[in-house]
Amino acid sequence: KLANIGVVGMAVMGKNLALNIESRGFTVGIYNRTAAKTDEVMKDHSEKKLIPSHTIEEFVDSLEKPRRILMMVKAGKPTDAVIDELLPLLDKGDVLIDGGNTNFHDTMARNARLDKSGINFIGMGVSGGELGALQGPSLMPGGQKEAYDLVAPILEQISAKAPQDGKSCVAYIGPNGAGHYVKMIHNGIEYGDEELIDESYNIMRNVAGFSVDEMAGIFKEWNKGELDSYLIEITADILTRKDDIGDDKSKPIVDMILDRGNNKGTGKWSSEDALDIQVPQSVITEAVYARYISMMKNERVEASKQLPAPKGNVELGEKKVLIEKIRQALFFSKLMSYAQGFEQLRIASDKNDWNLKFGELAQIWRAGCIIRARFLQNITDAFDKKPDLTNLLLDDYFKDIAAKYQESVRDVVALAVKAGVPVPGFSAAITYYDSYRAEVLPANLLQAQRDYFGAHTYERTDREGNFHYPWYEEQ
Ligand code: NBP
Repeated sequence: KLANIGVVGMAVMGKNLALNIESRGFTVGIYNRTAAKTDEVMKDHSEKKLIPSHTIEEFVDSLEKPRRILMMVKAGKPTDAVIDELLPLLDKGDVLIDGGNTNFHDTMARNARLDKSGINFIGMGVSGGELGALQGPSLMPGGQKEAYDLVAPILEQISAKAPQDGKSCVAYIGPNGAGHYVKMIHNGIEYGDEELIDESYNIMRNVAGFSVDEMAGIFKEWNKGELDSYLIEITADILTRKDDIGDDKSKPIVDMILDRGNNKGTGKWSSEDALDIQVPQSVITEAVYARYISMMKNERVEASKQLPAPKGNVELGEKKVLIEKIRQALFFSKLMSYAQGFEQLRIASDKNDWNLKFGELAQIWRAGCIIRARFLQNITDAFDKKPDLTNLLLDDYFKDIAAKYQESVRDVVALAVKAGVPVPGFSAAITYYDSYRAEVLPANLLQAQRDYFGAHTYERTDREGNFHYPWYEEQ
């Protein structure tokens, strides 16, 4: 019997996806460059419908036609190496899927390269980590629609199901690099969500002086309302956990973890692209910077001895009121981050002719992925009402929240700034709100400066055309 689909790469993601696919009744061919890994999978799962191969030729021969192959290898050169090995062995109409965390520029280049071969290529974002891969990830496949149709029956079965309506968290995203692009924005949004939660924690901890136990309770409570999401849920859980290996096992584990925030670069990619296509994406970008400055631990320790904190005390007010203000600031800032992320998706979609369905994207993020959250439904609803919505902030639900919560963000940002505790995400969010709703910005003066030193010309408020002012003539 031939396998229904093959998986290349038996590290944690490939192995778990292969097991997930097998558990839905499919036979799966498996292959890994280092054969020992394939053997190990077979040793642990000998009873499963897996067909192992030790050579790539054997692997290709083990698959039914048209062949469907999912690559789960390290992004970059390894992906090209696997494509190079597979290409001579594949036939027209076969479908090759790259499920790695690939930069969408690479996916577009591979699509162009494979275009003439007749082999279909799908760049697919996979979110949910190793557990998601095993139990149900959120999948973002982009490529030829006909190719998607060939793999859709499998992808629909292995993906997560939304708790609201049981719908599969997978959809055809669009042609070419659209799938990996959407995954990139998903990851950027994930950076933003994490940063905003971390800032809320920092204010509660280092401005208001709450205990870790108290904060665990607050996040747990928040998770029952509009902030209901995976990241709030795990934050509440993290704050209840005690040290497992240190000398004092009664200490919260967060207090033992070094404050150096690492990254694998996908947040940076979405910020880079925002700069490339000229979309303000300040909340996510501040989240990237926040990780970078956190990495400068030694410098910060030294600077903390030399640069003074603000003098004087801050007025915290009533505790219950403060907690609610921080909650509102967090939700408001999250909305700004998503408004920016979806604006970026819209502009990229227009630029590349991807025809992205924005409501559907929010829909497939409702389960399986790291940013899964109750409020994604509000995004879907907003685009259902108005598919050509330019910015989420102009939807009634978002407009209403922004109007109701803006004062809280201003209060919380002011409090943090006064106390000397950094809030780059919150500040970026309220600044974006104020810039976006500003009828007039000081770019008139900017244009005058540019015209003054570089004769770059300016436009006028009262007539059409480009003008240059005689700055160097006496008046
Ligand atoms: P890794 O990203 O650690 O990649 C290891 C796999 O790549 C192994 O199977 C390895 O084979 C193979 N490989 C390498 Br490295 N170079 C190769 C080459 N030149 N030719 C053939 N195979 C090569 O594995 P992972 O953490 O399972 O992730 C797989 C993909 O999924 C990555 O792109 C990752 O970014 C993405 N992803 C990961 C997560 C997550 O939560 N971890 C989530 C979503 C997506 P070997 O055994 O012979 O060295």
